[in-house]
Amino acid sequence: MRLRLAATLFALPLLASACAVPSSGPAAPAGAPLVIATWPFGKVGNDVAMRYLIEDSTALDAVEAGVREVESLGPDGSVGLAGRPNAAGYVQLDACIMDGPAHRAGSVAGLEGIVHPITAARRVMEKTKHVMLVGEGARWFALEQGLETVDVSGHAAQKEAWRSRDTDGGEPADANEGHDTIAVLALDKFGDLAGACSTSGAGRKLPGRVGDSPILGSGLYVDNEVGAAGATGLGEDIMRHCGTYLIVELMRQGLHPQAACEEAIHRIAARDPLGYQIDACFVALDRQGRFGAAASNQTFPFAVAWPGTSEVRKVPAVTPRSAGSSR
Ligand code: SD4
Repeated sequence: MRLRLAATLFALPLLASACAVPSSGPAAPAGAPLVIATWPFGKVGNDVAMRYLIEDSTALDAVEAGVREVESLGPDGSVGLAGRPNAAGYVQLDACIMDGPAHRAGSVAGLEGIVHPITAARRVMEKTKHVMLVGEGARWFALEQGLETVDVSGHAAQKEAWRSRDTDGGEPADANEGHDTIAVLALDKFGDLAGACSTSGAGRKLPGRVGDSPILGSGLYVDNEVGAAGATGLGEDIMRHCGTYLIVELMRQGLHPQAACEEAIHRIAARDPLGYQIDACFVALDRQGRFGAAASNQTFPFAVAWPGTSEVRKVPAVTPRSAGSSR
């Protein structure tokens, strides 16, 4: 009995450290500012965000700057105006930002022709009494705020062509033609957290469709006392489960961010008709500077950085728990 207890006690730290480093590579030094982002292109955003963090900027400024950088990139993913068009052929953008210290948030959805939707989301948070603006109203607000825009006069003809299309016997467009959202989470040297995400959403989505990314607790959630989580994947699979809120609550219960991300996938898969075929990927960070990532149906590359280190790592798809597993 004593031997078995001793073996268990020795195993615990091993389990903890296996959890502490998602995929291969070292953990961040304690107390360092840290930034984590979805997908390999998240590294570009992380590098900008880390420059801000090293210069004593807040996590909020860092995540906005990191996401703006990715919004400016070419058509690599589904971010910014170079992202994926909807079924009618024009781009509608969703973005969300959340600031840990005051538990503030702002978001925009279905935004057209604004170069940096993440800044529109931040302005909603800072300049209005609201949390979320959508569609035409979000665009008006962004323009009033003087945010950079492009000509969207061509959208009118695309909208009309879509409205008057022949739908006889036709299925609505399949809102699943590729997607790669940026979500960036940061911990600054003051110990505060923030997160930001931005996307053009699922390629060929129906005009007006909103995904998880601008929905607090689905695409992004931050609790300054606990941690932050961000999502990418198919919004329809994530928003029915409030994925990022779930991860933050699991961290509040004491789970390491890696374990929390994996547990969220297991919980979602357990009750979703799609099981582990759901398309959900998560990154998470806690206020101790520990991080994690997990995905349901694919090897998931993500980017992580702290002073002196910036890399892309991968986690294998979470698979069903084996019988008898305790978690
Ligand atoms: C959406 N979740 O609109 C977004 C797309 C995405 O990786 O994350 N792509 O469904």
